[in-house]
Amino acid sequence: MKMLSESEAGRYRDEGYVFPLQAFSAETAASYRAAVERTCADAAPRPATLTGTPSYRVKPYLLFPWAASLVRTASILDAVEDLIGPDILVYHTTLWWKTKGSPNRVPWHQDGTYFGLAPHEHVTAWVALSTSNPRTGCVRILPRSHRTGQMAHGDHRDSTLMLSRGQTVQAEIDAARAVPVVLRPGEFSLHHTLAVHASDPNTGDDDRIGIGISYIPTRVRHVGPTRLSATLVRGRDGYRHFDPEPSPAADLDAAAVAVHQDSNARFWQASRLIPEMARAH
Ligand SMILES: O=C(O)CCC(=O)C(=O)O
Repeated sequence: MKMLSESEAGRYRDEGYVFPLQAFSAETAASYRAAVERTCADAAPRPATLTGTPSYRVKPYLLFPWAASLVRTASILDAVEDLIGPDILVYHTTLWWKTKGSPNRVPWHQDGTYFGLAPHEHVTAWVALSTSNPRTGCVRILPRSHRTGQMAHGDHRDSTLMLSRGQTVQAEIDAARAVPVVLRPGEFSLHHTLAVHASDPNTGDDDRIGIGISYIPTRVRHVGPTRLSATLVRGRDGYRHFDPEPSPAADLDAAAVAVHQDSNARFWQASRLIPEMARAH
């Protein structure tokens, strides 16, 4: 094991999540936060839309060198490697920026629902760049929910929902059982692609800023007909299930913007075919 203790890895396997883990120092978190505020303040507050308009807050590692570096943080990759092995791709990434006082929230969902990946080995690292606690609207996870398998979700239109289609688990959720994922700036959590989670509005006195990075082992494939792209961040890719993505040379340079546009367009195209993908599992 490179980063996780046996008991931390066991917690992930048994409960579907583990935290807190240290990604980098509070000072480094502050400099990433400054980069987020410099580059993403004007982006639409919702992560993306099915209209295909790419937001800087979705896959920012294709647009900004700071984000390309964040998704390659060695300590995060070490922990992910302990769970899924040494050959690691970034499949997706979302900047979750909840301004103080904002009513925005995330409904109960499983990340895997609209990703169309098989097998279900995708891990989300949620990296805190500011304080994340119940007041600021931290992520809340239902322990052991990853053992239930893929659950049915329905789409909901509500402008306060931060998911692109407001996808929500249809079954009744016992929210009292949920565990708040409390993180300090520079800490991160890992959760399983089938772990049911949500987050409430930010009633605190600071913005809550985190980055959710979706890592997969190179053996995982996308089950839909769309050829998708992903970024190899560790090891080698002997499977080539995804087209490789180049890293940005500078903030929003023309080549990077084109790569980002292309990657997002493919992702949203794939996401439209999700019901078929869900059946393919
Ligand atoms: O940041 C949030 O409030 C939600 C994050 C989330 O749903 C995720 O990282 O999968």
